[in-house]
Amino acid sequence: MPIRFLHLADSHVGARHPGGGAGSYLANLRAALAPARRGEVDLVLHAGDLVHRSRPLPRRLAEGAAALLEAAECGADVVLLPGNHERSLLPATLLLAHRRIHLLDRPRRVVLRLSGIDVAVFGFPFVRQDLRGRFEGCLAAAGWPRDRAAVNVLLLHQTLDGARVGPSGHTFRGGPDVIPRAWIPASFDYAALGHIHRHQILRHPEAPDLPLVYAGSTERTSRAERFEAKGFVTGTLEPGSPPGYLFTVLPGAAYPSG
Ligand SMILES: [Mn+2]
Repeated sequence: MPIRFLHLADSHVGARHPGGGAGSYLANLRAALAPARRGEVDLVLHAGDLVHRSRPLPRRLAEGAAALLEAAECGADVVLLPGNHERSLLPATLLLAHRRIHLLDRPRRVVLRLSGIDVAVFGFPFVRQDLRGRFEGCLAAAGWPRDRAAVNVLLLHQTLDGARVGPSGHTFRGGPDVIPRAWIPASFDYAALGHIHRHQILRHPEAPDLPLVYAGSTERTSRAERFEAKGFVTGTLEPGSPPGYLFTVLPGAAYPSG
């Protein structure tokens, strides 16, 4: 049996909807995690910006953490990392202290045995400055490539070149904070990405079977996202075959809301 994973990102619990009203940030986070609550998922990958503010209201942090805790209670291992909205560290909360919740609060990797397969999730918290200069060192500090497992996932909250945003499709190219796709080691099996709020799948120039996937935010956070479908990704991972993955659109994330 392959590993069944669920990849989501940028849930921004506690944000205000750009169209007015409270939006459905928590509702969509919970909707995205419904397959995990049903026991259909072995591994949840949250690619950053769980909550909107770096110092969230305790209630917002508790709501976001509780949604992940429920997934863990239902049997999924949950790996998450802090995004830029969390100033690269998530405030400590007891709700994240669960044996199946794993926070990449520094460059590290989490190794899990799921469905009889050893999987390693490598990642590091959002790097604000000079990502190009630090990328290789962060990967090495996380244990890459020494600590590879049978299946390897890269979890990041960063911008890759070729990523597109906004209604006009602005495309990121160069810049000190944009990683060239070719720099992602080709022997990863799946890159679970956050930070870019538009869902998209980028191709690796040398590794056609390595999808570089932005799950996209689970609710619109700015006017620039008003035409974008929001949702989450589910898929399968197993040694020796390319991952399967499917984007599911979440209902109830209309623009404007409220
Ligand atoms: Mn975000």
